[in-house]
Amino acid sequence: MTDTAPDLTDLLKDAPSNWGKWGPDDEVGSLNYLGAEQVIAAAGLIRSGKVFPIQRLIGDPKGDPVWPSRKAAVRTQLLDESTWDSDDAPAFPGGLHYADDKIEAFLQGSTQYDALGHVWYDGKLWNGYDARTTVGGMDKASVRPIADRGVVGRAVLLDMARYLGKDNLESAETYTHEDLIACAEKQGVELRKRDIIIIRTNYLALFFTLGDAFYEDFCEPGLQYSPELVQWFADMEIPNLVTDTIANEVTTDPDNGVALTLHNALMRNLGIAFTEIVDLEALAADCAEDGVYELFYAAAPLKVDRGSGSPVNPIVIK
Ligand code: UVW
Repeated sequence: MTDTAPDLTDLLKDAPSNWGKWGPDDEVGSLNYLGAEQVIAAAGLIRSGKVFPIQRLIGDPKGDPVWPSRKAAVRTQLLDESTWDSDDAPAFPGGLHYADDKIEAFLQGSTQYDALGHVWYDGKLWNGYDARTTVGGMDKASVRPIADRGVVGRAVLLDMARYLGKDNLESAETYTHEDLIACAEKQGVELRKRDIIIIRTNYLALFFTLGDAFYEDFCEPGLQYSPELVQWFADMEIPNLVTDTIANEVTTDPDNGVALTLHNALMRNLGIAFTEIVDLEALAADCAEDGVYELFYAAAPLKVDRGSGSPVNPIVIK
């Protein structure tokens, strides 16, 4: 953030808000737009039976891309066949041996849902909850209500990289809702109200080719804030924004220097769920081949009490 960056309170003072729309106790926001009607309609999109789990591998031998202040998950083997080389190994009637392991991981260190209360400004989270409710754990708008309800609906893949004729978008490259609409038109798919939007940039390919240089002047490509973009998301009643980048939007706005404006304008204010770090490569290749970009989408993050996010392996079916 630059010294001259405007305060989010000022920047978003006239921005649309869904606070109170689903009652004073709501913790899932725009996911309320996905009711039985949307689930049944989405199920009608399943035609070929092709299944795409879009989680990125945890513990990838080539590394796990994470937000700069986080670290990749560490998996530790606790029990394996070598355990029984020792005389004091656990003995089970019948001679059972087994493997056991654990991971130490940031809850937002892999493909994940952000809790709606994950970000805030001006002392207030989604739906107006006091930011002090985050102290020691999320008492309000944690990831758990999202996990308890699940997310199912019609999704549209917008392959921005292919649309722009690139292997991957570059650092700090931005695009707008008008670009999303143009991409959908080029792909021949209709964007409808209450669609889950999935955006492919293939930016994380650079994590695997650049090594440590990937984090120098870290600024991911992505959607850039404008009042018109936020209004479009509000009018379209978008429940969930899914991308293959670490944080779903351009990290720092190139015009005003504000960090993660859309986390606040879309998640905190409109209650739009954010799903980050998905792997869209197999899905996008298939869509490019068959021209089908409207998809059945189902996901539920892990149920973590008071969590500010949690891992997920969303399933897309054609
Ligand atoms: C931050 O908002 C800092 O991270 P995430 O990418 O998990 O949303």
